[in-house]
Amino acid sequence: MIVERSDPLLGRCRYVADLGGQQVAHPVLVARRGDRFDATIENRLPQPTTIHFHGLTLSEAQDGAGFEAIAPGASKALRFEVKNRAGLYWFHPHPHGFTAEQVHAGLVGLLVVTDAEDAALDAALALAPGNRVALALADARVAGGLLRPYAPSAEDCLHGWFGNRALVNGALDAQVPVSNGWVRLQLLNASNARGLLLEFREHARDGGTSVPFHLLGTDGGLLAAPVPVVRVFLYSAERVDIAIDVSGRREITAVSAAFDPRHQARDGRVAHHPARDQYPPLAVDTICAPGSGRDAAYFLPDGAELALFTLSVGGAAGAAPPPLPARISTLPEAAAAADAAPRRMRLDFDERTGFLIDQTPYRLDEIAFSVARGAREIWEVRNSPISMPHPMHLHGFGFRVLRRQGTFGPARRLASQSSGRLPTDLGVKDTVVVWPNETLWLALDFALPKDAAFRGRQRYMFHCHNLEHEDGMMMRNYAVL
Ligand SMILES: [Cu+2]
Repeated sequence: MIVERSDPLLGRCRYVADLGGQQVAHPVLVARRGDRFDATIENRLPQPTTIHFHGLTLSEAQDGAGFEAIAPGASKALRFEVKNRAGLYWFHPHPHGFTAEQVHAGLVGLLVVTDAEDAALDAALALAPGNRVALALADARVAGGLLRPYAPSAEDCLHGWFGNRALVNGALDAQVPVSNGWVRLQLLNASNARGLLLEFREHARDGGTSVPFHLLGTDGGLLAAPVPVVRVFLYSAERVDIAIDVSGRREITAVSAAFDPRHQARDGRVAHHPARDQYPPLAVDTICAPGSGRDAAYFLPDGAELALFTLSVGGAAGAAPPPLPARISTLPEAAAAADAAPRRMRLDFDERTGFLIDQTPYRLDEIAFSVARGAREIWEVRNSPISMPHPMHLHGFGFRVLRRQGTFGPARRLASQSSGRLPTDLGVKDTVVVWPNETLWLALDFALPKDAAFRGRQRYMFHCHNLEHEDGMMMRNYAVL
């Protein structure tokens, strides 16, 4: 696979898969659980890069977390077995200090993993051809139909980079043709920083009425049972798998509904990654220039309503679609190890240093803590009261959400359980949003998947997936021994 810059002026980039001489740009990869991935990554960017397989359980050497970046002009062999459950995974660059710029440039790829449960669900839904779709949703600054290059101001680097238009698999004004019946959508929020409150509307131009849908799965695959919902939060790097019945409808628009984005920290600066000074930006522009404000003409604030894409329903309305199965996977209920004292983590904000985990900016050579291979732990992750939402991502292992406390009202009203958990907390997660003043308890099992124990010390990361925060050092390393 080639990582290339296709437009130096705008800084746009793309992955190109070379399949026996045939070149495919923006590939969407599909694998069955147990398949082997075998590729050589060639870096044609003027910056270092890596490919992180987001959500997969891999060894440190294959995880692509930036311990060993691929220098400009260099290559790296990637060989591993796909051991994870069926689900929507994705791959993107993770070179420290350059992640936000490279992801925004277009370096986002989808990896759809299937297995027997996944295939049984498709059969039960009687999906018409074309009614299963995987989409990467992102935002960009667009003027006159042209994307503007990534040039965040100091304010953008504090809050995150927000655009004014949605890109769906890299395209503006995306129309997805589907047929009557169930439609299964696997959706990734590939935005650098924007949180989405996903909702579907019919007759959207006249205000619209909400079309309810069913949550089937989260980051790490299917839930035990579908959950009926009207809207779900989807923060940067999170995924949802949903079923929506489009029978008898003509056009359904997916939108991010308006919500309070909880950006309470207003002034401050974020730490600057030293690697940034060694390589040029992808486009001819500056990054995080001190004292600079926002480019208001091409900017829609986080939490503002944003149209995402349209489902155009074709074909004759047939018989009513089959009922959803009551059980769709064998996923057990989230359970904590009875004797485990929680490992506590604090998400901090300071006007001089920006956002940090436990008051510590990222250092490549630091290991914040080690866990024993096979251990089961509870992590208590608390966000400070004056803060921002932080979508926290764990490399190497999925986790389960046990409980939320201190959740702000509009989100708490979506909770379906006394534990404060949202429907999207009920599956396997690798990224979870922690709102200001909120505490989450997560159950981690460092034995899973059972057959994926890699020999020797393996370093992974826990970090914020607001990519401007990530590049601003809101990351820690941990080791599995
Ligand atoms: Cu953050």
